[in-house]
Amino acid sequence: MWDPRLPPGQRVQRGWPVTHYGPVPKFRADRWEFRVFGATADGEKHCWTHEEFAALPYETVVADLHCVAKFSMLDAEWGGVRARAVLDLAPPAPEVTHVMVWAEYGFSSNLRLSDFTAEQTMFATHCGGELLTAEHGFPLRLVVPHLYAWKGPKWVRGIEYMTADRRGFWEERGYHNIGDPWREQRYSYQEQRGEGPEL
Ligand SMILES: Nc1nc2c(c(=O)[nH]1)N[C@H]1C(S)=C(S)[C@@H](COP(=O)(O)O)O[C@H]1N2
Ligand SMILES: [Mo]
Repeated sequence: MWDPRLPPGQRVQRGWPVTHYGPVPKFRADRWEFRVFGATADGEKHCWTHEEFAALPYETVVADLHCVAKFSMLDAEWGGVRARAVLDLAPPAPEVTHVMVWAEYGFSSNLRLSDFTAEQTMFATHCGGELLTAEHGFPLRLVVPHLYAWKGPKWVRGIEYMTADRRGFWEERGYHNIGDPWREQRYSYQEQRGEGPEL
C-alpha cells in the first residue's frame, strides 16, 4: 500500500527485522565507555561511563526507520539522548564538517555534521518504551531517521569529529556516502560530484 511516509521503493514489514553484519556483541558495563574524540573544541577526549551516559537527559522522538534492503518501520518511538545534547556537552572545533560514528568491532558510519545535529538524530537506549534488545543495539544505537538505517550504528561506542569527510564501513563497500532515502541514494555509483570522497 502506498503511504506518503514511505520513501520510494520501500515497504512496511510486519514486526521489526534484525539486520546487521557480524555477531551481536556482549555488553559489559565495566568495560563500556562512550568516547568523543578527534577535533574537539578543547582538544581533549571526552568519555562517559555507562552510568554517566544513562544519566544524561532522556528524550523521545517518534520517527521511521528505512533499511536500504527495502523494509521500513514507521512511527517507532525512540527514547534516549539527543545527538545535539552530546554535541553540546563535548563540542567540536569550529572546522569540523563531519562525524564518524563508531560501534563495537570497528563498525562505523560517516555523517555530515548537519545530519548529526538534525532535530531527530538520537542516541537511543529505548524503543517503544522498552530497553533495546541486544540484537537491536543494546545498550546504545544511533538513529538518524532522515537517512537509510545503516547510517545509525547499533552498539555505538563513540564519535569522532572530522575536519574532512571519510567513508565508514558500508560507505566504503558500495553504499552511498549520503544515503538519503527520499532521493533513493542507495549505492555509491549513484553519487554525484561532491557527495563523497573519491572511491
Ligand atoms: N553495528 C552495526 N550497526 C548497524 C548495522 C551493522 O551492520 N552493524 N547495520 C545497519 C543496518 S543496514 C540497518 S537496516 C539497521 C537495522 O537495525 P535493526 O536490526 O534494529 O532493524 O542497523 C544498522 N546498524
Ligand atoms: Mo539496512
